[in-house]
Amino acid sequence: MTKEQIKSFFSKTEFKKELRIVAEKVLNNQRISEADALLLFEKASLSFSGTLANFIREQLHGDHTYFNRNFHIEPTNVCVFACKFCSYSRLYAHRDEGWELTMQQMVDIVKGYDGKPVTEVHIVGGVHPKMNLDFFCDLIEKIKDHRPDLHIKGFTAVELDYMFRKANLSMEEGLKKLKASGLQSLPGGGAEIFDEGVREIISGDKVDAKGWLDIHETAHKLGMHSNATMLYGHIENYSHRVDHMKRLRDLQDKTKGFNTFIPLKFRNHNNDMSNIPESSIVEDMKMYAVARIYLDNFPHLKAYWPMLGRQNAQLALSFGVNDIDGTIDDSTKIYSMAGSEEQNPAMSTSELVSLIKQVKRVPVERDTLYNVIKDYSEAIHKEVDPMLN
Ligand code: V47
Ligand code: SF4
Repeated sequence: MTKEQIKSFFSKTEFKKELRIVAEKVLNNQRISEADALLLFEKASLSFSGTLANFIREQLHGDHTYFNRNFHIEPTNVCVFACKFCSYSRLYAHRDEGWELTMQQMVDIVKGYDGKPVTEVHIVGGVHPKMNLDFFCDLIEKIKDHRPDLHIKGFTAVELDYMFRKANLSMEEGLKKLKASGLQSLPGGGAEIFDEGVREIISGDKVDAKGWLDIHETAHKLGMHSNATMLYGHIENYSHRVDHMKRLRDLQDKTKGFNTFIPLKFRNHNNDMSNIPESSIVEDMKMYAVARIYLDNFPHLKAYWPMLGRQNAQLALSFGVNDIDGTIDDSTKIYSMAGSEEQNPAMSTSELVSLIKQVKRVPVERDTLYNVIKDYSEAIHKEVDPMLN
């Protein structure tokens, strides 16, 4: 649809006037307010928000849809914290039921990718009291010694906060140390929901919202990029979601250091919140759409396919999403243990490419910082559409 066609769609009088005003702001590239975002959550149909989100997505990226070739290292699932939504961790007292990889086992995982064109390792896990800052600096150095070209994205603000406090270092000192060892960017985990009341109930004992935001701000000041997540679809309400995104948008205005926002759908298998039903797919698509519209200063919006499932990730590409993470190579257990239909998350590059092509978008392989490694648009244009024969 052209901008004019979209404008005339939104001027239909059957839409409430207050919604038409929000649409007009978006179409004129103006920022929407928190009240507008709430209105979209509460009053707009999925097609209304979806059309606006897709308009923004196509303005920013056209049909380009990014993925990367990555794998995870999950050093341990032993954790000193007890988040109620977590299906993955084992308390230190029950550590015999969990796993703890040795330094050598982790280096061997990296060596297992020798000769394979992966570009990123994502390191994330539980907060183990014995795996400290020096241990992880050592790990990063060993990975870099073996494979200097591999981008290391590692450690949620939760893991970092614990590491730095134990080492008696400020956030800046700790991050500088990790950066000097070879850490290049931070993943977005641990953000959950910033609202103090909700956070207290679902994950009261770990770093608070201010701590999470301060760590990311410090990383950005040191020249490191990061991602941001939000765990939604549990006990929070729409205002909490908007408040969460507001705190992120404000920080992004200051630092411009976030690459991607990743809404994470709460999965209810085998955790202390299993009584809470999971959100519907309509609700998930609405979440992506409102995020794309509200977070105007975030360049990318990611649907994490191991959590959402492949088909829903495809669908999300029409609701503002322009990134579906990477090949993963069956190297993460967080979501399979929480009940995702992706019990062995791994996709080859050609599977990812065809997943994106099936919904008529253009696959682009990227590195962690969204530099283009391979653009598949030419390959698509040369293809003959079988429907035309
Ligand atoms: O912080 C844990 C979430 C996060 C459940 O930055 C759950 O590229 C849903 O942040 N249901 C860790 N979510 C994973 C993460 C991540 C994943 C992929 C890419 C990136 C990135 C970051 O997983 C945790 C928590 O919010 N989580 N349990 C659950 N039951
Ligand atoms: Fe530990 Fe992270 Fe699970 Fe919370 S979500 S219990 S911090 S592993």
